[in-house]
Amino acid sequence: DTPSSTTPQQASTTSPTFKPTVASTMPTISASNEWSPLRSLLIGRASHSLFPSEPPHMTRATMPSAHRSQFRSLNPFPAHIVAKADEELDNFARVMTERFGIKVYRPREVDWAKTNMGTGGYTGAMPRDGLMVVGNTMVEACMGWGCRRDEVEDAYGGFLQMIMQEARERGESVRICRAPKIVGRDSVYDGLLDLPDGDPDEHVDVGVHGPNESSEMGWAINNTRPAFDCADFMRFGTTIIGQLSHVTNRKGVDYLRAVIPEPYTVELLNTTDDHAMHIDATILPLRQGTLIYCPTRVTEEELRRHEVFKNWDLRPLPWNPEEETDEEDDGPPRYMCSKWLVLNAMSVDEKRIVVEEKQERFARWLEQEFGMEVVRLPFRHVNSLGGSFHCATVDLVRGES
Ligand code: DAV
Repeated sequence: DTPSSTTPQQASTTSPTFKPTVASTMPTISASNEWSPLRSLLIGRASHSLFPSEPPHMTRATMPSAHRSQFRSLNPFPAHIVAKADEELDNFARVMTERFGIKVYRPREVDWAKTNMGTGGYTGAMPRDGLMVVGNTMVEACMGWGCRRDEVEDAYGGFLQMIMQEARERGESVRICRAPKIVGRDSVYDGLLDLPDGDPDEHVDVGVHGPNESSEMGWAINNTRPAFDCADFMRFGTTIIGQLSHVTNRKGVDYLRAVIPEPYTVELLNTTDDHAMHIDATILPLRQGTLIYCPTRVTEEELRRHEVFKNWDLRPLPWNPEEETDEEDDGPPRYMCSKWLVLNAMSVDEKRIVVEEKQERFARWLEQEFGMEVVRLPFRHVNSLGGSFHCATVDLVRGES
């Protein structure tokens, strides 16, 4: 439960009594975009991850058809995948700390089979879904999925107390906005549970939720209470760009709008992803003024509708990763994701970005087209559990020292 907060590079080049100044001058949490120099980071943990168990209509709406039968209560991911995922996460944490001097926190180990009153949880490997820093406020998601109801408390509760304590000791004004707790029956699937099975490969229009801004399709949750995953939102200065999805509803967006500090605002991007769940494989800002996007999920015109992207260089990925069959497919199954996960990279700063090491085509494109320095790290087993570098982290502090 303790942070691995040392900065060995600095410590080794100075006297033994030297205490890295980074810890004392750096705020506990402070971030208002996705690309300023990263200084403090939470990185998830894979141990004991289970396939998330949600009603069939949700699994159909959000998960690739090939693996849907795996999504059963208390069904663990294959042990060798989880073990390798933990090695990849540990290695990623080591590189962030040792090569980049970033302060890294890790969540505590949770036995997910024992959570949720014995019905099981999902994972501690995807903290991005549950937590988001907006300025000096940490917001906890009001998660839609029942199996994730206690995830933030179980995995990150101790971490949240610790950063609050750190902030208090330094006299910083920091806020942690915990999600309202539902005790008893959740209404978020009311009216949706009796949907017919349908063709597993076809998108199932599940919606009593009704047409959204982007399409006529319905969502796998209703709008009876706030629901959102933080991974449906990204910071672009004081404008937060988000989307409605199968886990984020309008009340969730309204809730987020209500709890973020001034002058932050939330704008919704009209994305056209039938399986929408999390925006971080749809858009990827590289730096102030440059954004890569998935052209089958969002248009340039729609992006330009948002003032914040007015003078930005907006670049569609010039190939469709779903149409590629390449050597990377030798890896473990992507049980929960599409191949657009290639965009789920994480910026160290405006020049450096962490990309999965098998994504060589993407890495070279970033180097050649944008002059990025690409840090290639293994993460395919984490990918197998449902996300990549962006999903597996929460950036706590970004900005110049
Ligand atoms: O495109 O399959 C990936 C993001 C998961 N957190 C996708 C969504």
